[in-house]
Amino acid sequence: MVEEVYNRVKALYKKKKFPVVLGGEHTVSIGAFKAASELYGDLTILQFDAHTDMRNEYNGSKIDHHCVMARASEMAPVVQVGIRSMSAGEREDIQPDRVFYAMQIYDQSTWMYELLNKLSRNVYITIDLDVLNPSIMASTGTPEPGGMNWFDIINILKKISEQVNIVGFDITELVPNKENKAPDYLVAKLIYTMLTYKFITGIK
Ligand SMILES: [Mn+2]
Repeated sequence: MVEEVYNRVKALYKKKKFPVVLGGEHTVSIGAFKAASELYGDLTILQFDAHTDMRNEYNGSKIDHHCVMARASEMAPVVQVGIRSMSAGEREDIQPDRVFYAMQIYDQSTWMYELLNKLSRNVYITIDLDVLNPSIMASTGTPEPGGMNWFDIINILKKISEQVNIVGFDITELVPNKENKAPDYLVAKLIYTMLTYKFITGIK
């Protein structure tokens, strides 16, 4: 699956297209990281997620949603936003000055400028929907209390698009619920808002 995503994203880059990868499991991002990091030397992989996903392996596998950002960090520098849960072991693997905890970004905005200063010229964005507050995003496998609200994430994504070259993004971990359509619409709107920032209002 990782190879397949890698080949598809690479083919899109070859045609000068902009890749948007949708999950499903966060593991779908790994092939896209590989294609983006091969093409763009000066790349940062920017993660929005409740969890660090920094375990080197899980249940004997290195290809797992617990390990997504461990794989990313082998390919490019990583910045992590919205984190509010990790295993004790992962504390050793994170880079504290490149993690913006949910608690630290709650109800203030100065963190945004610190984040922008940590990004390189090219940025690939990976969004695990559990970065959002479960009050607006309940349709995900591992909801965590707290987290970003709609305008929190929209505001920072807009600022990023005005300062760096976004080279692709993915949105993962949607688990649709027939009884509550709002999260599905949120994701659709997040995708087209990000495309608007990329192609209409952001830097060219
Ligand atoms: Mn994740």
